[in-house]
Amino acid sequence: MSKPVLLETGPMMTMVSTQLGQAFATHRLHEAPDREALLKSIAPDVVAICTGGHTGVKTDAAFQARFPKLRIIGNFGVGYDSVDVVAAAKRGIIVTNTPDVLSEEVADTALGLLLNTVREFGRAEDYLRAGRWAKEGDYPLTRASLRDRKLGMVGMGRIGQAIARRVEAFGVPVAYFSRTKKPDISNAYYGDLIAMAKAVDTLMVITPGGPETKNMINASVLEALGPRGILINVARGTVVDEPALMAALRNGTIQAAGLDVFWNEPNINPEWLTVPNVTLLPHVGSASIHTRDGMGQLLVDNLVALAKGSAPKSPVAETPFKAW
Ligand code: 8YV
Repeated sequence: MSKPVLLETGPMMTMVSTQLGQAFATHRLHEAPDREALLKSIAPDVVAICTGGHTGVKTDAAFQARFPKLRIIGNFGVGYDSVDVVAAAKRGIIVTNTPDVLSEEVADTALGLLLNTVREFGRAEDYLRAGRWAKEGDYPLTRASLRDRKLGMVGMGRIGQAIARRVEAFGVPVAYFSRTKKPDISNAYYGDLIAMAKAVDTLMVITPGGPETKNMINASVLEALGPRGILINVARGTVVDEPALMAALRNGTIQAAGLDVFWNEPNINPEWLTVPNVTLLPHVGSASIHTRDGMGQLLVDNLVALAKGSAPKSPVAETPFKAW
C-alpha cells in the first residue's frame, strides 16, 4: 500500500523530516524549484500538512481549500496564529500544536530578557568588550531595578504561569490581565488592560497572536504604563503596535523594552537597531536543542497518529479529535 501524502511548508528539523519520511510520502514546498507546479501535482492526494510560524506560509482558508483530502495540520510551535483554525474546524481538519514541552524554556527566556532589559547586561557587556571599563571607569548605575517593581502579566496561560512563578520567586508581585478570571489563580486579576497598566510598572506579554490581540499593546496602554514603564514581549510581534512602542521609547513615555518577537520576522524594521533603550532577541524563546527536540517529537507524534489511525497527542481546542 502506498504511503499517505504529506506536505512540509518549510524547513523542519532533521529528526522531524526523517521520522515523517518513514510514515508518509513527504514533499517539501521550500525545496521545489516551482512551488506552484508541486502544489498542483500533489494537492489532490495531500492528507497532512507539517508547518510552523517560521515557514512564512500562512495555512489560511484558501491554502487549506487546495487540498480536498486534508485531515491534519501539524504546527511546530505552541502559537498557531498562522493557521486558520476556524476554517479547519469547518472541514473537520485536526490542527495540532506543541504545548507544555516549551513552557519552562520560554519562561526562562522571558526572565532573561526582563533582567537584561532592567539591568542592561547586554549593554554592560558591550562596554567591557569595547575596552571602556579600564579607560572610562565603571559602567553607569542602572536607572531601573527589579527591587521596586510590580509586574502585570498580559496573558496567564501555561507559559504565563511559568513566568509568574519565576517573577514571584524574585520577590516581585504579579497581577494578570486576561479575558476571564482564572478560578485557580490567586494573583490580582484585571479585566481592563489600561487599569492594570496604571497599577503596575512592568508588563510581560505572553498572550496568543492573531486578529483578537493585534496591536493590543497600543499607545494608550504605554501611556498608562508610564515613564518608569518596562515592556517585555515574548508572545507575537503582532500583539504590540510597533510604531507606537518605538515612539514611546524615544520620547520617554516608557523607560525601556525587551523584545523577542517582531512584525515581519526575520526582516525586522531596521530602525529598531537605532533605539538605545530596547533589548532585542531574534525569537529565541524556545530555542534550545533540548526544547526544540521535544517540540519536534510532539509534532511528529501528532502527524504520525493519522498514519497509524491513533489519536493525536495535542489537538488545539478549536479542533478536538473524535475519530479519523
Ligand atoms: C518557535 C514559538 O520559534 O512555539 C511558538 O509559538 O513562537 C516558538 O517556539 C516557533 O514555533 C518556530 O516556528
